[in-house]
Parts: sequence; C-alpha cells; structure tokens
Amino acid sequence: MSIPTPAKVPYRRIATEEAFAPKEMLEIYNKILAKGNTDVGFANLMGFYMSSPSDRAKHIMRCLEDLDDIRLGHMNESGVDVQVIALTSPGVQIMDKETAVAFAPVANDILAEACKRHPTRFVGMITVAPQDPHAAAKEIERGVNKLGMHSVVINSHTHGEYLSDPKFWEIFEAAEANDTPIYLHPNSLPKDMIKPFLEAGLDGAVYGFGVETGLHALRIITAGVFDRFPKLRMVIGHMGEALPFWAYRLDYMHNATVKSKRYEAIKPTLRKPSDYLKSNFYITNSGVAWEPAIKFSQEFMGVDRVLYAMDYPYQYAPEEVGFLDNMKMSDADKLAFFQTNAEHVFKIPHAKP
Ligand code: 1DF
Ligand code: MN
Repeated sequence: MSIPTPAKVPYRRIATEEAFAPKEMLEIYNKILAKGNTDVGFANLMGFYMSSPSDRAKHIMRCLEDLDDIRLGHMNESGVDVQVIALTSPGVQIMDKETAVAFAPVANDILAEACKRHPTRFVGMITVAPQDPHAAAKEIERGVNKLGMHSVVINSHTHGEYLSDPKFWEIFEAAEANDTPIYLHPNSLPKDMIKPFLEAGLDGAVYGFGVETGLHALRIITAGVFDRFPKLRMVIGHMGEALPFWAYRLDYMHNATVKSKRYEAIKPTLRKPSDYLKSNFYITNSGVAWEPAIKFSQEFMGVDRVLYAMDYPYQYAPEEVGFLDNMKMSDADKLAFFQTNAEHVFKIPHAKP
C-alpha cells in the first residue's frame, strides 16, 4: 500500500508516546527470557517480538532499535515533526532492582545522545526504576539538570506493585519538585491479573494494557496522591485509557463506597475522581485516531489537556495522520492538539511548522 504524502498544515505534529529499545536493553531481556522462570506477561509479549518471524515483529524490532535514519524516514513519510520518545515497556521495570537502577541512567544517556544528534526532531523522557524510589528520584533530578529532559515514563506496575503504595511516593515528590509530568504507560499484565485475558488472547495492546493502566491511574487517584501532591501532573495514553468515558460512574460509585465505609483502602479524597482527571492529568490519543473519541475527550478534559500521539512503532499507521488532520475541529483546537499542548507539557521550545 502506498503512503499518502502528508498535507502541509499550519501546525507541527508532535507525537508524544513513541518508543525505543537500545540493543543493550535487549541483551538484558534475552538473559531474563533465557532463565525461563520470568513473568508470564513479559515472556509472552517480548518473547513474541524478539523471536517471531512475523512481519509485524520484525518491523517493530527494527524500528525500536533505531534512533536515526529509519525513525526519521518514517517521521518524514508520515509527517511527524517531533517524537517524544520513551524507553519501551516494560523497560527497566522487568529487571531486578540492582540491574534496573544501573541500567536506567544508561538508557537515559543513550536517548539524550540521540536527542543531541537530532535536536529539532527528538525529545526524550526520563526512565526510572521504581524498584528503588530514592534512586528514581535522583535520576529524575539528573535527567532534568544534566540531560535536559522534562518528563518521566513509568510503564505501569512494577512486578505487580502499584504507585498507589506510599512506599513509591518519593518518586511523586521528585516529579512534583522538578515539574516533570509522569507518563503512565502500559505494561504487560501482572501475573495475578493476566489469566482470563491471556487465555482469550486479549492481554496485550488490544485491551488488557488499557484496563490495567486505567486501573493504575485510578488507584493513584483514590489513594489520595493528588491531595498529597496537588501540583503533580500525569499523562495517560490511549484516550486516557477510557477513564474519561467512565468518569460519571466513577464519581457516583466512589462517593457511595466512601460513605458506606466498605473498604479500608477507599478513604475520602478532597475532590471527586473526575476532578483529578481534569486538573492533574493530560491524555493522548495514542492508538486511537478516531474523531468522536477525541472530541468527547476534549469536551470532558478541556482542549488544552488532549494531545496527539502515534504510538510508534507499535501503531505506525501513516494514514492516521491524515484522518486527524481532517477532523472537523477549529484551527485553534487542532493547533493545541497537535502542537502547543505538547510544547507546554514536555517543555519543547515553540517553533513554527
Ligand atoms: C505493544 C503496544 C507493545 C504498546 C508495547 O510494548 C507497547 C503491542 C512492548 O502492540 O504489542 O508499549 N503500546 O504502547 O501500545
Ligand atoms: Mn505506547
């Protein structure tokens, strides 16, 4: 199929959930997979991409490893001006604590070098190892002050643990203090959750990822994280992992559950779940090039909180750029969606297209 030439448009297209995988990390993955007793979700997901002879797996591995001509070629042919790039899931979060703490800075240095080679095209997110919240906090500081990065990626749960646990909150403290939004990106499902998804083949990006990441964001909200860190900002992809669509029911049932004192874990929060979504979250349309969902989300979240993302290379679908260019939407709202919201959230210098 031939790829349509991207239209000339009065905005820069900044894609905000784009992935890479350095070969140094793939070597660590290979060692973990070779041991044989690793996490089921990881073995199923990365085992597939790293060994399947399918066109999809080969294409994705080739694109993930590249931070130069292959990636720039795809950006040029699809009309993406800037990629905001993060270490692909699960990244360091599948590793043991020592390996994760040691490898996160290596990955960040590799990405920072690529951003230096292509300063107008690449923007990096800081990878951290939640296994050691103190080291993660330090790496956020180093990422901001030494590498010039202004956002953090966390690939959802870490060995089945959620950031709603206060033992992780030093990470939130550092993110708030350094004004770095945290992109809460999907991971494969933890072992206690994966069975009914895996047996139906629905554990991956098709559905399981969204369910688990949405749950994670909601756990962070209901644990009172934003009452404790009111300036903390988070980003979630895939149309906010459907949470905007759930908002009304979440508010009603959260309130009912708090009042009934049914669960120790559900304590009162200062505001409704939807209030935190609207004031502490940004969402991206990664994987969802669908005008009605984007319009609904803009209406719910506000036009300045919905951002463009492609999810390269997992959803390298150049024709989707055209669908989005052609949305029936004011020029001002389209500029916010494709360009200026991302410039604000990721501190990317403003530039004309
Ligand atoms: C897939 C999608 C894999 C996403 C990912 O990480 C990933 C996939 C390994 O399609 O299998 O991050 N995603 O962001 O949608
Ligand atoms: Mn992604």
